Amino acid sequence: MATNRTFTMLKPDAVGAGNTGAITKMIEEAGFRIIAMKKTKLSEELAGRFYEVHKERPFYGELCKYMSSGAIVPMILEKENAVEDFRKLIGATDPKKAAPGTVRALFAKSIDANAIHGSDSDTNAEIEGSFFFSQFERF
Ligand code: FUP
Repeated sequence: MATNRTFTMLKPDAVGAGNTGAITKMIEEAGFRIIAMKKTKLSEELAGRFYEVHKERPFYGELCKYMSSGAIVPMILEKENAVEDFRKLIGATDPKKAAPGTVRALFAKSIDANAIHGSDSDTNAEIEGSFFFSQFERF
């Protein structure tokens, strides 16, 4: 399993606000190479499957509604130490707690509309990347 790849997804608030380009630029300037990328939209059911690990959490229903409310931009990224470095680049889940200069500090609106997703482990990066992309869509 590749340990130098991670998965990200620009969320409906970021895409809807026209921040796709600005955030993608930050990602590339931080040294990540884009291996796969597309613009798409999740149904509530597909969002539910993507976030299945959170299904017992109180915010699960709202999260699935929110994540299917507009376009998203999923990507597979490559860089040494990708998962950890990317989590640093995006900042804490709650934008109020995100370090200055991180993607969420700059672009997130709230803890749920928080601009961007980043995988939390190599295993999840592989699972989440495969949710959106086949091996033939990766470069
Ligand atoms: P993160 O790994 O930073 O994306 O955060 P989590 O895995 O803890 O949460 C996944 C998503 O659930 C968040 F991006 C937004 C949503 N969430 C809420 O809506 N409310 C919360 O209290 C926590 C998370």
